[in-house]
Amino acid sequence: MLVPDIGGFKDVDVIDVLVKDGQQIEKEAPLITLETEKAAMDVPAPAAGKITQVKLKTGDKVSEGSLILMLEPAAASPPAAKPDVAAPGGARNAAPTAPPRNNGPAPSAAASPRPAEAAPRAAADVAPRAAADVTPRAARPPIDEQAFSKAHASPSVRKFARELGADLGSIKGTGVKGRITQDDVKAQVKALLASARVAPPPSAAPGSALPKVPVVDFAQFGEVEVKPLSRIQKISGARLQASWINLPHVTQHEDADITELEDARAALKSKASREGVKLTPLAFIVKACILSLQEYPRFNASLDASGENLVYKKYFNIGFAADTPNGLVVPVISNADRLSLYDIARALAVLSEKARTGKLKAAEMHGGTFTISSLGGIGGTSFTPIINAPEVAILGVSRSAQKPVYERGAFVPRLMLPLSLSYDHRVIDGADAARFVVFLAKTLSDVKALL
Ligand code: CAO
Repeated sequence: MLVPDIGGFKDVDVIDVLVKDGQQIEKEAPLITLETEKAAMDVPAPAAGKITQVKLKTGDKVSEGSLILMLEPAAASPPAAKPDVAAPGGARNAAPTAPPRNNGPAPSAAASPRPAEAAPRAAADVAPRAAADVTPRAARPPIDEQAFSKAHASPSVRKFARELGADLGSIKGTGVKGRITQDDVKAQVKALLASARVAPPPSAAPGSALPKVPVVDFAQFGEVEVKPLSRIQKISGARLQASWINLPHVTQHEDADITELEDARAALKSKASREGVKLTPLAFIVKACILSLQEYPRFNASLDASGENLVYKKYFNIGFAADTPNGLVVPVISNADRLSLYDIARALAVLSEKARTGKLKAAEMHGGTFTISSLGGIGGTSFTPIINAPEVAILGVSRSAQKPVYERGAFVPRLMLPLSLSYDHRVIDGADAARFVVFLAKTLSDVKALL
């Protein structure tokens, strides 16, 4: 028995073999399920009989004329009606049509006198309906074919599931001994349709294949209050999501010993405040980052629009995340490499104040080449900051803490600053990220280089 005309498709996937050796089959019983890029289709038996050998398995690829199985025709069948049984020469005449999956029962040979047309129609019929009624296949998690073939369901339910694109392997059967029923399949499809109605998030690219987050009516569980996101939150939310989705993020962690840095800062603090400067650890961190970026210029670069070239920037504009009542903003200290430690501290104070009071100008948020997100004033031991794309790296800073460090045969208390460097793995290799963060930690522990 051979694969019939399947509408010109070649190397089509066999996604299910519905029969086995020794099995008695009736005429029109589904033998195998094929899936083209347009539709799934069963190949029904053109005659009744006993299968002597199945010649295909799930995962094989077939075209018209491929051998499906060897069949011993049922005694009652007139021999002339079985030229397709292991008889390639006669296969074409008696070859079954591939019926449209959603056109009900397979048509008889008489009802489908032009098999060559039947298969393409199956594809054309199914595709638009799937697009109109159900989430497109690409937007749903792929069907686990192995689980599908192992699912406890009758051939008719399998066929029904194929017609609707339901994932049989993920359905819990409610029938006898856990058998999956037609109602179980319907229930899954209904759930899929409900989730397909969920609007895509505002930042989702058109045609995005991202699975959707379920929509929940929270009010059914208790009292709720709905408040709109701030304008800044909406803008930064979309940018953060775009970066998270488009850039392969990896975060490298390291602790910097800032014991001496803190001693120096304490010594400078009163002098600084006399000059109207609040000297926080962040000013030193900005300075150390510039030295590290100069040593490893790739971290100060960006991919160009083609994604095939790196644009190395010869200027060092350091952005820093600022927490404001209206949400996260990133002011930029332009040409920070030309500023002294005090000037950096001053710029940090001025820009953070403007950020908090909503007075930042657009020009004060543009042109960043590297960003620092410092949560050290609040707490925490480490986190994974999201890269401020199209930059390629961001430094997360957590709260410094006294930790026992093993030095020359004894544990000594040292003030350690946790650093978390997220980087775009398309541009930066893990080894380079480790080198960068180790260099940065060394620079922070050698305070003389920063003054
Ligand atoms: N470890 C220990 N203490 C730290 C520290 C650290 N890593 N960093 C700052 N501190 C201390 C400061 O020294 C200061 O202490 P004193 O007042 O005793 O001197 C205190 O914490 C508060 O510092 P600060 O936050 O006012 O100043 P800053 O320069 O460290 O930070 C700014 C400025 C704007 C970065 C910060 O105010 C801010 O907004 N941080 C939040 C950033 C953020 O939201 N990031 C997440 C973005 S992603 O959602």
